[in-house]
Amino acid sequence: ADSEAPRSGSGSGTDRPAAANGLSERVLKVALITGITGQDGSYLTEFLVGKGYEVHGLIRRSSNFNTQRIDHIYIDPHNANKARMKLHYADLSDASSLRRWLDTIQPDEVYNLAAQSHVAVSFEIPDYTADVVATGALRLLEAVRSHVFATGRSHIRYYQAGSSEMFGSTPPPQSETSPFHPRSPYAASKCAAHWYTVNYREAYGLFACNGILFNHESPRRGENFVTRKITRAVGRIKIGLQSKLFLGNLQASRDWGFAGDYVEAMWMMLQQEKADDYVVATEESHTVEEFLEVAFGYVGLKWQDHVVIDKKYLRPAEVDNLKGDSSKARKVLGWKPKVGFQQLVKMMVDEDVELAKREKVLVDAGYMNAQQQP
Ligand code: NDP
Ligand code: GDR
Repeated sequence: ADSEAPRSGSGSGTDRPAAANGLSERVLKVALITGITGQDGSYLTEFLVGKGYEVHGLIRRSSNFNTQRIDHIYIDPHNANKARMKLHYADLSDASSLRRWLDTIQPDEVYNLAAQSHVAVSFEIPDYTADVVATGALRLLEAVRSHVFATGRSHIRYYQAGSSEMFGSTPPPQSETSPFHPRSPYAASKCAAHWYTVNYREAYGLFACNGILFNHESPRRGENFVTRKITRAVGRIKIGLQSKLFLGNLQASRDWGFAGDYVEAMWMMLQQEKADDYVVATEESHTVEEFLEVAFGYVGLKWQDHVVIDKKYLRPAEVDNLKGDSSKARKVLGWKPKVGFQQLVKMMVDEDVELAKREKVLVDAGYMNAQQQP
């Protein structure tokens, strides 16, 4: 791959297909995704490409390649009529880049998934978190608004990745009518992004939706979120590469679903006649301890033999209990989750045991230190 351009070849925006809006004849719709390199971005891209969309993703500059989750979808852009995913450099902190790519790509749907998405880290870098999560969403909304104003492309639809963290200390079950009580800089920033989205809908008539998604996980989940941290450790302990797992609060309860199911709900929101906000959740909640029980138990281990509590993973303010009421999404969108809790945990453990086996080969061959995690 070209080492100087994002792995798309359309980074300059000069090689768009012949049709006026950058669409080749066969393509149904064009989507623009921020956060395409993240967990949800990768599943959403697969989903939209499967529906015949041309997908454009904005990626940020990194000193390492950050496209691992979408490399399997990548097709060399020199094979232009086969490439259905194109990547461009931009950043939610850079308003001009957002407007430029909107004007160039002329998308039908915009999915704002980019975020500094780690709750605990948001206490360490609150200013940056607010800039990307709150003001970043505002920059994108404003870019969409001014793009629509300049071009008359008023059919454009916008999705904002809202979070159950916005409910914070509001007791379950949480629905669209439950009050927000954020408990972290991340959650407060997501609340701001939520209200910016509502405001642009009301003020400018923009088709803008907030998805209020409860936790969703997968084998592609970032390794410092608790589910993946646990399943990575289970795999490595099972294969003999690690013995301890350091965690914080085991009593927090979360409504955990499968990311692949949740990206479908995002798309469904943008296919409705009217823009609205929806809670997306499994409606089942489990503690971190229950997750440990299922994950370790599945491979015949006892979590109590391996887990050590480290206070550094406790948060200054915690969200104790999240359990969604997604009846509106189920009724209006016709959405429901396909993967249940046990199946999700097993899917993640299975993949991470395989990953640990591959690591073991590298360790045994002297290519990797057992402490090292790629
Ligand atoms: P990830 O952390 O896996 O992905 C975040 C994405 O945002 C990555 O592509 C990251 O790029 C990108 N990003 C970060 N900062 C910037 C920036 N300044 N400019 C442009 N891009 C940036 O998150 P998920 O996929 O899990 O979540 C997607 C969205 O949904 C996020 O907004 C998250 O807050 C929200 N959400 C997630 C839930 C979940 O359970 N997963 C639940 C509810 C909401 P890079 O790869 O370079 O780091
Ligand atoms: P969360 O996910 O904060 O719900 O945000 P995370 O997996 O980080 O924490 C879930 C719960 O587990 C507890 N916990 C630990 N968490 C981490 N990360 N590491 C640990 O070692 C650990 N030990 C215990 C936490 O205290 C917490 O209670 C996720 C993110 O994807 C957000 O972007 C998204 O908005 C929400 O889900 C919905």
